Amino acid sequence: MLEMKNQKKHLDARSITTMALLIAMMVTLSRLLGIETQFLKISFTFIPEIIMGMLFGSLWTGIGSVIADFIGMALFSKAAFFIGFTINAFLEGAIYGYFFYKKEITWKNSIQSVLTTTILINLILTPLWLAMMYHVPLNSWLIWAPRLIKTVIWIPIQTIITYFLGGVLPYKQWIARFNRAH
Ligand code: FOL
Repeated sequence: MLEMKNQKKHLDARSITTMALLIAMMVTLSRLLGIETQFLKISFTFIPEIIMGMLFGSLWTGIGSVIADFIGMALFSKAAFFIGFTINAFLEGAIYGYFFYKKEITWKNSIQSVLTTTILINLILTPLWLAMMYHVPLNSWLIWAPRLIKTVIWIPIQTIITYFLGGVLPYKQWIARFNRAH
């Protein structure tokens, strides 16, 4: 990831405060306002992840998402801890950082980010984790039936929300502020 080099090496007080608020939003959206069944999760956690990605880049957003996973599991766990979902959290954060760090949100990068997370996280890694966690075969309908239905419905919803997030966030100001500060 090329832009990794330009990321902040350390965080100042304002950055830490912003990260903490976004992590709290991730925990709330994923554990309190999300829908979780044994084999499927539906939530709007991608919204604070995109904001963190725009502001802090892929490494910090990966780390922030992992911290949110740890806090969420420590406070509100409904199941045993499984490291695969921590890996998901890191990659998801890193993907949003990769597509949105210091960038405008366009239809193109909205669609790219949704397709990348959907294919890598929801259709490749999560089925592997669920098969391992529940000792079911990888081709089980328990894994695939709800997942394929969700995917078809969720891709347009997530793409539209991502794009319109670009319309409400003052990211041009954020980019200008970056250019002044660094
Ligand atoms: N272990 C850890 N570390 N974090 C968790 O959130 C977690 N959650 C469970 C068990 N161990 C955990 C509870 N069970 C899905 C379904 C059930 C589930 C956890 C995850 C699931 O299908 N998740 C998403 C993708 C994962 C993501 O967005 O990170 C999905 O594709 O629906």
